[in-house]
Amino acid sequence: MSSLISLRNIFTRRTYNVAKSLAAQTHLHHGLRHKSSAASDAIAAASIKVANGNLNDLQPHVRQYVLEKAGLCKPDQIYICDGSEEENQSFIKQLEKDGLLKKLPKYDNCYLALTDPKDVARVEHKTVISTKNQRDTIPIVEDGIKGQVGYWMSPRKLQEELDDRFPGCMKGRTMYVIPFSMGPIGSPLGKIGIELTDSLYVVASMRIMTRMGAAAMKAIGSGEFVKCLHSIGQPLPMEKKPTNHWPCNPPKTLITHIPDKREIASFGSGYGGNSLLGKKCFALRIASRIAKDEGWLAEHMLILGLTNPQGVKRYVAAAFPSACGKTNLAMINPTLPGWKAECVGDDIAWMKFDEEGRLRAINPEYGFFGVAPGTSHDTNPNAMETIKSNTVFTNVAETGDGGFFWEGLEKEVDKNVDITTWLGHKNWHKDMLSDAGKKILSAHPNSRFCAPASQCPVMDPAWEDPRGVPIDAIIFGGRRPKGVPLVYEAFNWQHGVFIGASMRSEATAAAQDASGKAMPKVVMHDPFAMRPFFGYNFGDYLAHWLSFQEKPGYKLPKIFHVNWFRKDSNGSFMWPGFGENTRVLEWIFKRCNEDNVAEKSAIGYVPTEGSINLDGLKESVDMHGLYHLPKDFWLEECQAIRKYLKEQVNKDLPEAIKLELDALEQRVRKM
Ligand code: O2Y
Ligand code: MN
Repeated sequence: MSSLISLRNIFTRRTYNVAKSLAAQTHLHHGLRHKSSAASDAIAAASIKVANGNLNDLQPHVRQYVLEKAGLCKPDQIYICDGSEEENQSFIKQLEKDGLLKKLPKYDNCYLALTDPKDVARVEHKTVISTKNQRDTIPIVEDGIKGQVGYWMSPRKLQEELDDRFPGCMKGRTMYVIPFSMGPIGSPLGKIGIELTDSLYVVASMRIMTRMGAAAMKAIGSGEFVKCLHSIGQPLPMEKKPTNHWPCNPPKTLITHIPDKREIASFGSGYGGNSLLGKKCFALRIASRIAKDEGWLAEHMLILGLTNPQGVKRYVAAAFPSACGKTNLAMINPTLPGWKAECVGDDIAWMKFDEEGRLRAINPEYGFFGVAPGTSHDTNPNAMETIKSNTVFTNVAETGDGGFFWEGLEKEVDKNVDITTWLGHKNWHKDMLSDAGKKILSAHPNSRFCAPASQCPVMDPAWEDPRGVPIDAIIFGGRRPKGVPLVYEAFNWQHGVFIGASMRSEATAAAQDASGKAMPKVVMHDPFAMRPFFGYNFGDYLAHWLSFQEKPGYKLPKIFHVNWFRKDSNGSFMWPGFGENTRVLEWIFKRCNEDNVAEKSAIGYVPTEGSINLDGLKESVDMHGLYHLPKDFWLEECQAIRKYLKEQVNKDLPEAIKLELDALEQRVRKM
């Protein structure tokens, strides 16, 4: 290997020259392929500079993947990340120099990133899964129906789209090689991935969100890893200066998954779920498919440990659609005396039945990528503590004293402090309107904090236990202003799977219209809170969940549904929520102990009179109102669920789910 030293570069550069051995290796199987042969890509990559690390030290199948993609994307150099603090600091310095990160001096090692306003969220309609047969990805719907549970792309079309994007897409840039572990390294429930990216922001964020670096690389050995390729899609030189120093390519953004090959390729966006490929792409879409193949579950769920005043501990996993306060619940501060809640994870759970038949869960992530607006010392003091240091904020507002700001922090900043919005409006105040008369927000509604989980003051002592934590209850929830009680319990596993399939939640299509008026809210279906994240046909997913009830010796957790968001006739919330939700968790806990605190209703078991502990509640609560089950509402609910399942799952709907719906409707009719 020859060595080149460049004064322009802070790193030692090497040139990798293994053309012969590569040509010999490239007959091995490939996933995403470019028009030219893998061998020629690899040979083209063979003279590439290596800024850090040594390609010779990589396992042959890892080296082959890196070189094949380098040959395709044609970066100026490759940098193999070791994950060290020293390396991270050099990346942060570089990001500051490039104008991509700005230090927030009010805190320790915190930074602000502002994106191109065209690149601010996951883009569902540009996120596809490619399998040979369409039906392996999505149920086939009738003519005139728009499928809502995933987007399929044929392998041929996918190849065309990739060929249109990836060749030469990293010219002039560095391709970073990020080895990362989802789950504690060495955990039997964990998996390894390698993300190749030309975004240093992604590298810095992946270091927070995953266990990234040399140990993850070593853990691959000769084993499998999930292949993750990411490019911002702006080779150098760029035709136009990037907005906010945030290069991206929104018109060409495409996030693709090939579950058969355990492969992801994402192009054009540098933001969140589109670019931190360990999160939604790997840990949910690809992992849900791996989970189906291997007999476990990859779910969009928080994991929470609860200890009662007697010291008995139980863990629950809970799925909520967005805007239901999932991160707040994951970090809840119980208001009930003597109760303790501890956080294992706030977004994703990988769960597998162990040899004793207990369902055990890990949080595959290492950090939180939480929504900033609405987070405050009132709503989530533990999150506020977590983000005081070593955190990257994206698209939040900045205060004149070098701090962060967003909607919800009004009480927490000095009234006289200057606020600059994420879009650069100076001297912001809450009634500020744009020229078009539109309300100007300080932070983007999807602005985020990216913070290490280890900094959360209520992390569970077992959050990194490689065996996972035992799950006693699974909770589904939604934002339901009408008709749905505070809590109910499924009659059995099959009924619980039906409840997951029927999940609905109130959501806004957009935060406001052009005139600044709030948009009307609609109740949307979001089965298992997985609608955007299914890695395979939703009907098959239901069958997979149902299959666990057939497994001898499996101790199935109880399944519940909660709703903190019921409103009275004046439009006021009927339940105080936040820390008071522990009262509902206490009831769930008692049910896990088989306590006799439930009675049968048409929709499931509901709490018996007085069994939800209301001691010490500051305001009175209308429990009868919270439990009222209006017959008309539930008949309409059955109709809506029937229509949705018929249209969206069609022939792939398991008979057991249809039977559960029929049974619910019959029970409701008898109410
Ligand atoms: O918009 C994004 O890219 C972030 S999406 C996200 C991030 C953290 C946790 N959950 C989600 C989600 O969409 O469920
Ligand atoms: Mn999520």
